[in-house]
Amino acid sequence: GALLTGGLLTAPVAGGVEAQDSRMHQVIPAPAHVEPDPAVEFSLGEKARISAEGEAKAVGDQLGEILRPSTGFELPVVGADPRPGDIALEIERSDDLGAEGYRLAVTGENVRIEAGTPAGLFNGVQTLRQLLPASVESDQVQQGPWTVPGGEITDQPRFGHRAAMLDVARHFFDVEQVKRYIDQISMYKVNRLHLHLSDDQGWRIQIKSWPRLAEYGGSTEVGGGPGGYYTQQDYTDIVNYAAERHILVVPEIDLPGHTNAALASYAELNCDGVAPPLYTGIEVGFSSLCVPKEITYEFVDDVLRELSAITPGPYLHIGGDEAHSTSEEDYKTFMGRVLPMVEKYGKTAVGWHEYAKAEPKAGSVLQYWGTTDSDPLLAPAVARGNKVLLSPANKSYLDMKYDADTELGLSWAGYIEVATAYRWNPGRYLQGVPEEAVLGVEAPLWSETLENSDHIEFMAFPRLPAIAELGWSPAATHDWESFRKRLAAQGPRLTALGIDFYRSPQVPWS
Ligand code: TNX
Repeated sequence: GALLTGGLLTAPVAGGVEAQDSRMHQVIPAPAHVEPDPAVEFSLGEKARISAEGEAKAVGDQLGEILRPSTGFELPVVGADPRPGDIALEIERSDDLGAEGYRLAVTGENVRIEAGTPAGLFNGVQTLRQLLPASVESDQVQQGPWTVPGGEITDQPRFGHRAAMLDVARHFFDVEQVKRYIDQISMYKVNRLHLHLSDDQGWRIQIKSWPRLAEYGGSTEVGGGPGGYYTQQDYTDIVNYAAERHILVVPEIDLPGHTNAALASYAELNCDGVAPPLYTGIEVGFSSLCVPKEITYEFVDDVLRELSAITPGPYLHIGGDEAHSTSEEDYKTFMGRVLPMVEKYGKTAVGWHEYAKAEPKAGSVLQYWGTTDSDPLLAPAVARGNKVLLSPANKSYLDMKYDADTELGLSWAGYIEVATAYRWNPGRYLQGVPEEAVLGVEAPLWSETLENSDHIEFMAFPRLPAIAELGWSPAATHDWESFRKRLAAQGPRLTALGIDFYRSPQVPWS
């Protein structure tokens, strides 16, 4: 159709431009298959019920909590046997929708979501939210009608690992702030939350065998504010809250660099036995654990043991980035001793991609954070069986400024406008890394310049939905023109949720 004139482009063509623009297509991430039935529409009425039993019940309760404040309807969650007018959630084991897929069918009578797992139903519910009017996200009663476009969506993710990272070390974010971000990322089917729990400026997780790490090492942050830390109970609270939203927490303790907060807390961890002062600036690469000292490994073992015990997910992220104050030989010696500890505690290692130098075993995950499409460490690592998690800094770093006028954020990896965040294909981005070796994508949010939820949200929205779509949607659906329009439709939703997003000039916000 690109060769036709403008007037002809708007003509209705079966399966063409217009079909792709249907109301049922206004979803991020783009579903794998959408079959609109424009003749049909469902309308949620005040007598409606949510039918969900057994394993579907918890998702039904969550759907009710989303819909009740704005509709003002009672929406009781009842057992099976939906009546006309009801929303039905069903676990359907026989269907091949995978661990996270779902089918959503909308007729004039009912909305039905079926999936093989509660995670799949949860994903279907996120799609349903976006098919309802934006005002459904309000916490005050709104005027309907609460219509849902007719048709059928069958959907499952391209990649199993779709992550967001929050740096709680440079600035501390409390449990409520983390939960707020979890709610937001879960709307876009993100299923991993990577928490950057330690860095030069702060140690944010209680370690009972080394209490000064959190109590002293967590007592400040960039700029000299009061900092803070999570007790193990707080951390468990976050892990459980995330799990209810089908998000797995991936905790990171950054080693052997980025450790000033630990070195400041325990003098004996330093090669010279002298504790440095706490640090509140934003330089990187100046700290290192003492590789020749035995106590270093007792320390790391204790930390990884305690953290593993409170982490139900399979991953432990051990950092490994920017170890500019550790010699290459020491780095390999250090990782050579730490990697078996991760294994001993039953976890799969994740590290920033330069830890490939230490040749972690097959199945271990390299998180790529470079700014080009190649790195000589990658192909040999893939050949050894490592998996790659893509978070290229010049595409997916949510802490990079949008443009020269953005007040928050950094710019070392360049400016990242929405189109830049969206226009790349994780399955064929890195040289020497075929799609089979790609575990998924991540959008990291470093917090040197971010102090509160407003700051988080301004940087994450709308780029987080862009990265989420690259992780979920089939490559065949990638299309900037379609994405920017669908993103525009998210504007009123984000506003109804109290999210003060960046109004990119690239997006036709209404
Ligand atoms: C690089 S990316 C870092 C972080 C900084 C970030 C700021 C990476 C693995 N390390 O220490 O916070 O840049 O954008």
